Amino acid sequence: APLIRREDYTAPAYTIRQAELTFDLDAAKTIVASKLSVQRDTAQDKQPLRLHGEDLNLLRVLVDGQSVAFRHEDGLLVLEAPEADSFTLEIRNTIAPEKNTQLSGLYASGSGLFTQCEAEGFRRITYFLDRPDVMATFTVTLRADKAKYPVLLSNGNLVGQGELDGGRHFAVWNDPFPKPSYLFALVAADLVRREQRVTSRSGQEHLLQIYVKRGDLEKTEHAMNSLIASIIWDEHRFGLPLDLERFMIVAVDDFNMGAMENKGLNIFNTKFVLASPATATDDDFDGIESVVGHEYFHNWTGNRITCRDWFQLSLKEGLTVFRDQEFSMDMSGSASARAVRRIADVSSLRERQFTEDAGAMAHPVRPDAYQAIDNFYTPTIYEKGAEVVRMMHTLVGRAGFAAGMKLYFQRHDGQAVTCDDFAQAIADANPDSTLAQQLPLFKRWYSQAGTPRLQARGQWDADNATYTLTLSQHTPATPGQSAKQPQLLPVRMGLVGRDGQPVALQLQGEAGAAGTERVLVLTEAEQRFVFTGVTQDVVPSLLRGFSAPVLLDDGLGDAELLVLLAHDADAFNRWEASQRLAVHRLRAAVQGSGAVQLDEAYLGALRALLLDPVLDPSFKARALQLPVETYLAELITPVDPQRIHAACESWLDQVAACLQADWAATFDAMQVREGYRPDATQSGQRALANLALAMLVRHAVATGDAVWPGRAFQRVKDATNMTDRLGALEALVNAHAPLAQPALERFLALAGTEALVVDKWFQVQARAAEKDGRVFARVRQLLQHPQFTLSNPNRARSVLSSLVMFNPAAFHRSDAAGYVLWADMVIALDAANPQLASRIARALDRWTALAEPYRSAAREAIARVAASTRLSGDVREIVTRALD
Ligand code: B3K
Ligand code: ZN
Repeated sequence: APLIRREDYTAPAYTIRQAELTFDLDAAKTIVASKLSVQRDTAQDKQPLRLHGEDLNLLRVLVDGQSVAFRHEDGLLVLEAPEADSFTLEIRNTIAPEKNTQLSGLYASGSGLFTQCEAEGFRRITYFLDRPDVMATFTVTLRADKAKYPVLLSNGNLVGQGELDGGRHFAVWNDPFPKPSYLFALVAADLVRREQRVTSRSGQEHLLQIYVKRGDLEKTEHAMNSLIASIIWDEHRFGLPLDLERFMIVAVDDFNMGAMENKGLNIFNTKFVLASPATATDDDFDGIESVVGHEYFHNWTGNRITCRDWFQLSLKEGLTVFRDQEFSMDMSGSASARAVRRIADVSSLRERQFTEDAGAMAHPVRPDAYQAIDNFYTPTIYEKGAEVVRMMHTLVGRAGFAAGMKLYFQRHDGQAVTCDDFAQAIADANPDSTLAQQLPLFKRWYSQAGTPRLQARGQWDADNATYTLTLSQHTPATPGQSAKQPQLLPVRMGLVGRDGQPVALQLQGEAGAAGTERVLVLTEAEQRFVFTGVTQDVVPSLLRGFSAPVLLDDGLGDAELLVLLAHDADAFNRWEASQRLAVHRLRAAVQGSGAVQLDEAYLGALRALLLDPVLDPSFKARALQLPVETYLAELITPVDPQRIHAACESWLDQVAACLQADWAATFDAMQVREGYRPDATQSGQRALANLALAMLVRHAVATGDAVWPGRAFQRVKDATNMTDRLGALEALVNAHAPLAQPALERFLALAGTEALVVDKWFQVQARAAEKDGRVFARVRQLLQHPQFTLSNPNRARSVLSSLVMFNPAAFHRSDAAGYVLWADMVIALDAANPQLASRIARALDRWTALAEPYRSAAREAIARVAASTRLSGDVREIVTRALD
């Protein structure tokens, strides 16, 4: 596949103002008739009209009613430029949805038909100018067998419906908002719906609907509540109202990602719609709230203002992730619950984005080139992009950011724009801010890949009562970018006395009242900040709330981290101290004897944390957990996944043993007595109870005690909610308890035909803590299980992603069997579903950081995939980059 470059962007030579589409829907053969009002851009030289199309069977092409000559060239349909500057183009073609295993375009799932068009799926439906800067109004007529497809949906408003001969019926939908083709959607299926009417602040009425399969209706209440909360939040926080009469969500079993923000007709993976206490965990409930919010927020940030080209993807994705993170924080209530949200978001950023930024696929938030755009729906575009928006928010403040958003909509509503346009609007609304004054410097966040390293060293001068903080930065080279320039880093910080008290922050030469927290802005490679009136030695608490997406080296030792863990006013940095204390010990173990030696001071601090009467259980659960092994691999190089795993296991063994009585007391104290609510309070209690149970079962298995495994088994059988049931199952499976097998059998029996619960059953086993190769062996069996299939993305991921992305110790084996399996699976999946295959393929992005023998064996496996002759462009791009 050719490389597409950002610098080659040109405005479209033609645009489509209106599209009238008629579908005769049928799973085997769907006929698509399209009538397009096309306009030539007369400011450009006359060029042929080039339309995108893929896997289409073309029947005819008419221009203003006359048939015309056309040719196929590089996957494009090319027509010589018509005489007139505006004309009507009519195309008729057929497609075969049931053969569409890629799940891009129009495809069959179960007995229904669904679409996914972003990024380039519309061209798999009909010929079109399938690019986001061509925006048309759509009128869509759907015709289909009424018994098979009683529900016919598309974007916008229902303007007509009725019966046809032969048991068929039709529906006509009109979407008054001009939109790019990637936001088009249709659904034809046998579905039921939950609906609700709401009135917005302006008095306008809206109809909200959630469509699901028969039998799933009771599981849609949380999604509907989340949708209503999203509508209220966006109006309240950003003054952005719902602009549609009708807003629909449709759940589908087979879906390549989480959900899709098609205008007025969001299509969702069932995983992010369906929830009941019996089938979904607290995390699933949170995931639904956040994804429903995310897709809803796209209605303004993405749909009303869209991207000029796909290099600008983070314009909508980074901003919308920022918005959904803020929404989830605002929904979670207390300051402490907000901090726990932030901790979860940052953990995810580090686990997924930092690893990406260090590997073969490292790319800037605004990439310079791509082969397959679907490969660039990445943690960098989404999560690092959200951090870039968050830094702007930090630099201009909450009100300043709101003013910037307002200006952005004033300037660009209805347009397809760039990341530059967004940053400019935020800066222009805040002319006195550091952001406005340093905008070109700030925008390096869009152009430079790689995670900046921030080094901080402090020096207290007792005689002069000053504390000098020296901050310096550098960003390591990434593929294609060898030399990096300094970036603008906002460093939210405080100074903590050895007694734990916050210290007033007075910068030398600065007048005015001193607070105890401020934001330092680093703009150079190195800068010094001198604080005056510091009469005691202090511990710097830097990067509070993770104010910039960097790797911090502050040189703090255990004694100082213990001060922060116990006293930091910033909850995020208290958590961070807990993680750093653990990492110090794990690193020493990996580089030394292999097992950690936990000292009394450290264990005492963990105990104090666990028993603290004030701290939230959800915070404790986070602070008493280790960083995941994939993130540890970024901190302890060269990467030996087996040694990292062994060190983590020995940490767990000791913490389980030394705090046994405390875990037992905690487990009992954390039992929720009221009815199930997926709120921050209850879910925090359940999270800590599950952590305690895991520790207790682990220790019992090690000592041969049967009581706690027995209690866990009982809980698998009797739990009244999925969080408790799954937590107990995980405790048994991860400890390799003898009761794990009967518990798994019971769990599967209870799951019945609930696909999302069966996915969990597979996932628990594929993500289990590896021990003597048992987990890998089990994964092989799972691939042969009658309920396993590669054709459902959720099911495929529940085993394959779990192994290759989330279970390094089971995957990276010295006999290379994990890599052999990976290569086989990538090749097999690629033949049917390149997008899915390509995600799995990314598991070896970081192979160059591996220690031997893993490194050579991984390279060999990648080379084997690359040698396969029938690869998709998606997988080809991943393996080529990996080998470069
Ligand atoms: N915009 C979609 C993602 C489309 C992925 C295409 N491969 C979902 C989202 O970010 O909301
Ligand atoms: Zn999105």
